[in-house]
This record gives sequence, structure tokens and C-alpha cells, in this order.
Amino acid sequence: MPTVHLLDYVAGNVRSLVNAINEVGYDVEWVRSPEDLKDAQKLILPGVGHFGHCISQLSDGGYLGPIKKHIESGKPFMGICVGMQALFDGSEEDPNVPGLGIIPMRMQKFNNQTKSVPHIGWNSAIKTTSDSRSQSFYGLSPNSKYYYVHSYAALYTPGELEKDGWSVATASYGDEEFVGAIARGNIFATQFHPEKSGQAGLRALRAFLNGDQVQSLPTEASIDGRKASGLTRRIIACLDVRANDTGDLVVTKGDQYDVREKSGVDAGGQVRNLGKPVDMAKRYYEQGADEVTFLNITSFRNCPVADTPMLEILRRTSETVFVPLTIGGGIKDTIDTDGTQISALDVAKMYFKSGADKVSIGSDSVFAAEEYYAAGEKLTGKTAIETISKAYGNQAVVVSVDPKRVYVNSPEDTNHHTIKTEFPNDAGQQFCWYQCTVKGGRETRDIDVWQLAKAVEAMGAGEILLNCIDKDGSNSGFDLELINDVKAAIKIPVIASSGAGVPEHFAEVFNRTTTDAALGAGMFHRGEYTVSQVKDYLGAKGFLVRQFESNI
Ligand code: 1PR
Repeated sequence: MPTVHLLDYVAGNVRSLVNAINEVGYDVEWVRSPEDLKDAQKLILPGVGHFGHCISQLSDGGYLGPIKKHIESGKPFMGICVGMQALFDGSEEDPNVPGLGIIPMRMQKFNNQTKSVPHIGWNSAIKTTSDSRSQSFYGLSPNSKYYYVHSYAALYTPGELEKDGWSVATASYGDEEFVGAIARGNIFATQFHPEKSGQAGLRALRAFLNGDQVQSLPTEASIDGRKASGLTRRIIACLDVRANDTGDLVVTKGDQYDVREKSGVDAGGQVRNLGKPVDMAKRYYEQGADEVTFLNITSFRNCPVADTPMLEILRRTSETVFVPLTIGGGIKDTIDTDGTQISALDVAKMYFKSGADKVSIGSDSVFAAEEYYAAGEKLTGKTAIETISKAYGNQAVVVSVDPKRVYVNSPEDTNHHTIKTEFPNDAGQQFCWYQCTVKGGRETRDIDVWQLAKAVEAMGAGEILLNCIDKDGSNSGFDLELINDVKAAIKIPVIASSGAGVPEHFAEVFNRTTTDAALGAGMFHRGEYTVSQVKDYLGAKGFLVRQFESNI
């Protein structure tokens, strides 16, 4: 196999990139010291997290000069995400850290007054000059969508980069247009993650590796993709995974978090078994799921952390599933079976190395939020959310919330943030607050979802996965009141979860709330609907969605 050099200098979470490179027919040679760069013909620089952190790591390792030399020598270079940002003069994220200065522009933060930041999801990369509409660079198609996750961007001014010979493909987020991909001569760089962008991303990666700078696009691509430009509605398939009573790992699904059978042949308390995690993840990827989330809903007892079966599930899934993977369950400071202390960051690291893109933290974030308020809203820098987001970036940390409704007669009856609901309870109470729970809903805590959301945003969480125990498994639609309430509290994106039963529920949640994404579980697992049916329905209702591209 031909090879490409990969510089994995910071985070070590490049397994999916390696899998994607293999998938398009190349082998990876690792750059382990600046000297290795001398041998590199083709070089890829990925990057996650903070701009300043990435550049400082490169600088401290002695890589900056050799990278610049490689680029100036005319050998192929590809930068991904922060690896693209490194080519610029600098970034508002860390104003005192200079970039490589190859592109005379600076990264700026997205305006979060009108939209959620980070910008997370599938967006366009459309060539800016329309004169050669049937041609693009590196196989980028105006009809394809690519996976982005970032808070800082190279905001686009028409002509500014093109006058220096750069080819630019842009995307729009709200009213801001930014650079999605950029190329000139031997350089190709993408703000999006090609390794997480399904077949469209693999096509771009392969074009770079094969040196196909100018590629004619399939004929259907000559339609004006700008009509369909912008961020798509994100649909996530979620797999709750646990060991069943015979020790096999299965995808299960509860009703209000109770996963044991109540009727049928397995009635009498067997864990509901809906299939195998890796196979199901692949199926949802091929149906067009924009992300796949695995929740380890019971910790695997008496199992050393390094052998937890979820690691193997991630490794195998990331070989065939080229969309973002989130893993939740048990992300906290832990004592291993041999008595060793393992930090939440180390647990997360194992997951990232095995192919996860984000970790989802449940119970531990509730405890951290309680401590945050007890200390007078002071950050310690020691929580799982803070340590992981510092090392891997905010976008890598999801907080999974499991709230329950608590009804009251009036807002004065509680210290918690209440809403007036359209759905009073049987006793006629018209107000409720959402109480946070831990340990899979088994224990309630004296903190509400509004408090929790604000605290975890302050700690550096990048996204909220908003479940609702009352709605879970009910097929009765999302809790729109809860979603609107949480959206009003914070700026980071929210994933609506719990209650989806039919495609109409997805249209409803996107119409009646400002949620950033929506998640389904049971309706997909039971085979009642496919992810593509949900997307077809949304498309027919005028929502922008990404459809699965079947080949590269
Ligand atoms: O607390 O950090 O160890 O994380 C545990 C994680 O496991 C949390 O994210 C928690 O939500 C999840 N969890 C724990 N117990 C259960 C259970 O069901 N017994 N599942 C559980 C949570 C909720 C959603 C579900 C949606 C959509 N599952 O992920 O998929 O409600 O379902 P639907 O579309 O079928 O209605 P920690």
C-alpha cells in the first residue's frame, strides 16, 4: 500500500483518521520526531482542541520549522480542523500564539448571540467561484455535506483569499460565511473532518492522497448546490448498551429507564435484547445517521477499565462507521479493579484512542455542578468536564442529563426554576421543575436541569444530550417544554432526546423548539422506522437534511 505520514502530536485520538486513510487504500507512517518529516512525501496534520495548545505542542516538539519546510518544498500537505487553522496567521482563541503565517488571515469566534456555538454538524463546502461549477477541488461536491465541529473560523470576505491564488470552498452558519476548505498548489486543508464525513469525506481524502487536485464531479453535482447550502438537521441514533443476564453485550432500550421485559417470552425480568452494538451502529450509519451514540448504561462490574467491552465496540465500529461516535457511561475518576486510581481524563483518553470523538458524562456532571454551586459558582479546574475539555476541546465533551418532572402548585413552592406547563398532572398542578437524577435515574438530586445546564456550560461542556425520563421509550414525542427551557438557559448546542416514536416527532421538535439535533433510539431498534425514513420525511417537509452517499 502507498503511504502517508501522519503527525499525531497532541491528543492521540486519530484512530478514525487512520481507519479512513486505510479505507481509501493508504497506510500510515507515523511522524515521531521532527527528523521523520524529512522522509515524508505526503503529510497530514490533524488537530483538535485549542489553537494555542496545538501550536505550542508543535512548537515545543520542534515540528513547526520542519512542517513549514515540507510545505515550502512543494510536497503534498493536508491540514484538518486545527491542522488547517495552523496555516493562518493566528486565532482570536489564543491571540498571542502565532500560526504558520502561510495564509494571511486570523481565525475569529462565531457570534453566539444568534446561534449555538460550537458549530457542530453537517454543512457544505462549496467552491466560491461559480464560473467552473462542474469542477471543484479535491472532489468536494456542492451537493455533499461534511462534518464540522469548531467555535473559531476563518470568516470569508469574497476575493480576499482568491486574489492570492487560493481556491476556497465555504459554508454558512447563521449569517456568517466561513472557509470550509482551502487549497493552493501542494496545500489542501479542511475545517471539516473528512474522516467523519461519510463517503463525501473519504472522497476528499482519497483525492488528496491520489493527488487529484481538480476533479470533475458527477453530473448531478452541476446543479447549484448553494440552494441547499447550510447546516443540516442532525439526526442521531443512540444505542444503550449493557451486558444481559447471560453476559452478552446487547443493545437494550427501556421504558422510563426500565430495560427489563414485562411481557412476551422473556417476561419475568430478562434484559430486553434488541441486537448487537457494532452491527446496529453500521446499519444506522448506512441509513444516514449523522452521529452514533453508545451509552454504557451499567458499568461492567469487576472489569478492569482497560478491558471494558466498550473499547472493543468502539474499535470495531470506527473501522466501518465514518461519522462521529460518542460514548457515555462511567466517565469519572475511578478506582480500577487492582486498586489503581484512574482519572476521568485517563478513562476518556482510552475511549478517544479507541475511536470515540466525544465522551458523554452523566452522573459525574451532576455531582460536579452541585460542588460548583456549593463553592459559590467557582471552578476548580479538576472536574471531568474541565480536564477533558481542556485536553481535547469543548466539542469533545457532551453532558448527558436525565431529568424528571416534579409538579408543584406554584413557583413559590420550590427554590427551583419552574415552568408553567400545558400538561398539568392528574392533581391539576400546572407548574413543574425538572429534577436531575444520577445512576441511570435511580437517585434524584436537589438540583434542577436549568442549574445543571448553566454549570456545565461554565465548566466547558460543548453540548447537552437532553434526555427526559418521563418521555423515554414512550413513543409520544419529545418534551418540547423541557427543550425550550434548556435552550433558553445556555448557548451551547442541545440534542433533544427521549420520546421519538414516528418521523413527525422529529419535524415537531425542529419546528417548535430551537434544538440543534434530535436523537432516536427505540423506534429505530424495533425496526418501526429507519433513519432514512425520518430524513425523507423531514426533507419532504422542507428541512435540510443529509442523505447517505453510497459510494466514493
Ligand atoms: O451516569 O455518566 O455513568 O452515564 C450513564 C449514561 O447511561 C447516561 O447518559 C444515562 O442517560 C444512561 N442511562 C443509564 N441508565 C439508563 C437506562 O435506560 N436504564 N439510558 C440509561 C438512557 C436514554 C437515552 C435514550 C433516549 C431515547 N437512555 O439515551 O436512548 O431516551 O429513547 P427513545 O427514543 O426510545 O425514547 P453515567
